[in-house]
Amino acid sequence: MPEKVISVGLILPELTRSVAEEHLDELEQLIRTAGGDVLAKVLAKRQAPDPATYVGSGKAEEIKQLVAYHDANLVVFDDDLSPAQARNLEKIIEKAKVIDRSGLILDIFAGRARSREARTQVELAQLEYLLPRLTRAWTHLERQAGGIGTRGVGETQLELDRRIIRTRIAKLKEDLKHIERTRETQRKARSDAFTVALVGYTNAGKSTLYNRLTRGGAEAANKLFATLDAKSQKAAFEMPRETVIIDTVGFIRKLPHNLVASFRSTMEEAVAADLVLHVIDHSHPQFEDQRAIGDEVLRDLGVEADRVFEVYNKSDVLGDQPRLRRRDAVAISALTGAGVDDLVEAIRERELLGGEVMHLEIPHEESRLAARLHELAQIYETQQTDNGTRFTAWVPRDAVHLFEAHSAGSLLKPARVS
Ligand SMILES: Nc1nc2c(ncn2[C@@H]2O[C@H](COP(=O)(O)OP(=O)(O)O)[C@@H](O)[C@H]2O)c(=O)[nH]1
Ligand SMILES: [Mg+2]
Repeated sequence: MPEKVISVGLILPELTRSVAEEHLDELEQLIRTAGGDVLAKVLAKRQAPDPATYVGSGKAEEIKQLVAYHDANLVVFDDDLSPAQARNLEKIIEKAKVIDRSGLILDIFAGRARSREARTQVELAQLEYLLPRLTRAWTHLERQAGGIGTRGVGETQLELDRRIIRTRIAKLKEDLKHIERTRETQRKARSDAFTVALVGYTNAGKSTLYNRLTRGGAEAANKLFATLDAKSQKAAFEMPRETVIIDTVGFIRKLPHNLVASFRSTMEEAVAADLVLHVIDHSHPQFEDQRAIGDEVLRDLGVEADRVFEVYNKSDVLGDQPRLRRRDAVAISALTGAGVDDLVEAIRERELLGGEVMHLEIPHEESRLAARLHELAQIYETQQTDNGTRFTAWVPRDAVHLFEAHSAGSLLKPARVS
């Protein structure tokens, strides 16, 4: 049975009501993803969050009434609450649990983590989120229990818990390092492939596009964070070079920073890609905001703008094909496939950009050079001749000079004698 939830947000001076409402809609999607059912939404207009209760004590009383009316068991706040705010709100609201946005997102991640890496990353983020709150929560309990003697007991218990958590955090960090090393080795093993990473706001359509560009297998769903593991697979299209497509976990507004930190390694793999496709849900009323959040994350991760290509997805919803002003962008529908050919063409162009397609004839006695070619180039075709081997190959720009002497020009002409 889904939990019965009331969601709460603020309209601060810098937000219009409609934007605040869209933020609450997003929160509702997160709540649904976590298995909750939103029965009522509360928006409070304020100059600033109330330090004691976030919404103000009047609103908090109102929420209490709503909880009773709907028989709700959970109240979710769209911003992070300080441990004191959470505690005060719990006291006022009484009958329902109180959690904040970070707590909710961590909960979703915990429920969706599958691989060892994702589970390790999420547990690490959860413990780091818990640690500072643990302190205050205990202080709170101590005060409640009161009386002589409880303090010492509390302190001891608190120290013990903290120590256990810190030890666990250290262990998880160690595990992650190990997992990252393995990942690094795997990455090196396929380093001559051209890698294309799909990044973007959650629900933008990354996994749907991934399935279209590869043989599929990624879960695409109208849920936030359906994907937690960076999946990768060879492109199912004929490409100039061996091409690997990487699907990634999405971004979201106000992602808990512990989570960002622990998912950094997953993102870094994507960020090391030769080409980063920034997938944007063009049909979303807030797509510009979402794109800006994506840009910010990419900048933080150190991705240069010239490696990023914008993909405006869900063009089918928009009806008339929107005109894109940017040159380094395409409009597609990952759902219907419209525009995907243009995207593939754009990827092809990028792949070819860093080198040249060469026709070569390498004599038998130059077997070392032929071996170099196999190492450095992407070979499309080989053909044995009396003198040696003819190749059609894509050669990275900085290696072209090694083979130029053996350029066969047109395949019909004999190799140039140099
Ligand atoms: N109308 C429409 N829906 C799409 C398109 N691409 C993805 N979706 C839907 O958007 C939702 C999220 O897609 P998903 O690929 O899981 O997004 P991700 O979170 O970025 O991986 C799913 O319900 C998809 O069916 C598209 O081009 N048009
Ligand atoms: Mg996905």
